[in-house]
Amino acid sequence: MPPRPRPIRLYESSIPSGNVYKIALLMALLGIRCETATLDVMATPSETRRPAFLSKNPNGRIPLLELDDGSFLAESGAILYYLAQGTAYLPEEALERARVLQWMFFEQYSHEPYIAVMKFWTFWGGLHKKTPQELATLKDRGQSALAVMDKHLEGRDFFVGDGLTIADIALYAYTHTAHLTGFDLGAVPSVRRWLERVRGAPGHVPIAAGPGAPDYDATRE
Ligand SMILES: N[C@@H](CCC(=O)N[C@@H](CS)C(=O)NCC(=O)O)C(=O)O
Repeated sequence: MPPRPRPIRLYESSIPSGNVYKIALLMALLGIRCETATLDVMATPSETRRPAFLSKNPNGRIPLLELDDGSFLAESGAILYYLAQGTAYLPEEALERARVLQWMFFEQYSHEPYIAVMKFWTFWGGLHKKTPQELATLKDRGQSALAVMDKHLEGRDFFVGDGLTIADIALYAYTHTAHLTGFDLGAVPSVRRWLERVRGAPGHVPIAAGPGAPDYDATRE
């Protein structure tokens, strides 16, 4: 009998991570099941920075996908791209596909470093060590990213084309909780309408609650 392929495994964290949530949301929408391995990122040192995990991802970060052939794929955007191929969440047409990547690169360079980092500092420590100037810079740059998204979404339902793609999933992950850490979603009405659209997608799942997690449901923007 041929060996059964191993199920794919998602390495995730002990506190709810927006970067992991991107993958969990796409998997839920696609009906993909996987094993999970949870790493304690609040331990000292974080389990992501110990040799056992560094041998799987030398960059020491989750999410990490272990494929059925035993190889590993890191970076939330690359994992989304891999899983979405051949599905409605990644357009076939070359320019549309590139536009999906455009917004995913925007998320990684102009959005996540501010909005996700502010979330981590606020809920899981470090905020008190930051200077007012550092906090103001994060706020300004994160709010600017939201403004760029808002402008693009004026008169559009989704970031690319007519339907939900992995660009929307990548940007939704940290945008939908941005108001919890002082970003003003009231100033970006098109973003708010888009958040409702993504939230209403059939198969949508909320970000997982976890130890010490804020009550996301009670604090809708
Ligand atoms: N660019 C990476 C960022 C991944 C990332 O920052 N992961 C955080 C959790 S959200 C992490 O692994 N933190 C633990 C550590 O840095 O040791 C991605 O999009 O996957």
